[in-house]
Amino acid sequence: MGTGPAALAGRALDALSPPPRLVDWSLLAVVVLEAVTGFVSFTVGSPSGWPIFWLHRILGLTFLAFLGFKLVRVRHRLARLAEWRASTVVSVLTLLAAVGAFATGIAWVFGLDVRLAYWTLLSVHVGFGLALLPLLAWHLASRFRLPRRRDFEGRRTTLKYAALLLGGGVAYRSQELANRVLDTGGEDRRFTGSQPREGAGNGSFPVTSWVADDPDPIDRDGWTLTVAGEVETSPEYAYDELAGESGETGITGDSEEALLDCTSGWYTVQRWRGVRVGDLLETAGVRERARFVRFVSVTGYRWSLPIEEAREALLATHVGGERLSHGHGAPLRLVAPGRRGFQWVKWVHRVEVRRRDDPAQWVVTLLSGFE
Ligand SMILES: Nc1nc2c(c(=O)[nH]1)N[C@H]1C(S)=C(S)[C@@H](COP(=O)(O)O)O[C@H]1N2
Ligand SMILES: [Mo]
Repeated sequence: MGTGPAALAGRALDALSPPPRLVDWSLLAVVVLEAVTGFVSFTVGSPSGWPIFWLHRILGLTFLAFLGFKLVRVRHRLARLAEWRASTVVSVLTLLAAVGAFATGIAWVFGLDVRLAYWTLLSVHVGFGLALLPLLAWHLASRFRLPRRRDFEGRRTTLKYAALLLGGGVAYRSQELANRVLDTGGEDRRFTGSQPREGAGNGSFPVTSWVADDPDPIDRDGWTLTVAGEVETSPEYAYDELAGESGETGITGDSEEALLDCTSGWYTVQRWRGVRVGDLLETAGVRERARFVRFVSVTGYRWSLPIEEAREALLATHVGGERLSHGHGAPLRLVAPGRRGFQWVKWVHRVEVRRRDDPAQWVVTLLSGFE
């Protein structure tokens, strides 16, 4: 047995390590939980949802420990290049995706701000995570072993797991402290992890759309907004009637400062001007049974809000004192405070009052724009 630092670290890891099979199952459980918490976190826009982000970060840190245990165990197998098989290649690709997801996650919390076109490091993190899922499934297919009862027995194993979670929590807290002391910029992130984009108006924050959701610029004069569904009358508005430029519809303009937080990792606070959705609904006359309001883009992209929340939302024609640019959703885009950016539908042309929620919106927002 060696006595060098590497050998010592290896022995320390060995001593801490749960039984091998349990390590493997823990890795699987952590990856699945990270996928689930990562996905759910994207739907959270209000600060009361902070626990989901914490869970994601702390589990992510315990992942490193499990990966360490595993690598110590299989290092000899990986080192014998001549004996690599197809399944070894899958294992190594799985390892690379895992390390990629971990490294980009860590870099992100330290405030590193590398951008590839409009891709932030957070988007790259999501990319690694999405690649990891099928790779891990493939890796498992060749090495699947059911855990045995005795793998779970013993107080020591429970203690090891508790210590790992605690270690993850402490590591995450220390990172926050390090950010503050070293002034990395990482402490400017919101509870969602998003970094600030400063300034006012169209030019001060990125244009973010799904790959294929890219309509031609909309001619304001030909465009109308229709209010339809569970309403007494179905009014149609021209742009000037909403932008407060004719003033004959009973719809008065309104404005509000609201924070847009995109899941690709940035946020911006802007003053938005337009019309209050509640004013539109009142003018149309909402039927008793109405429960949701769906906002539909000319591209088919859409999102629904419960009717009480929808009344408070704004349909904006202007941002930071400027008319909305095409990229930011001209002539009209939804401003839904407390909701994540992907729910702020751009290029809105229909407001539909409905009795039901719209589960299909989850698929539609991913696919809209593809013919
Ligand atoms: N119709 C439509 N609306 C959309 C999108 C889209 O792809 N199509 N992208 C959403 C996403 S993911 C975000 S973060 C915001 C971004 O708004 P911005 O481009 O004005 O920054 O718009 C949302 N509204
Ligand atoms: Mo977004």
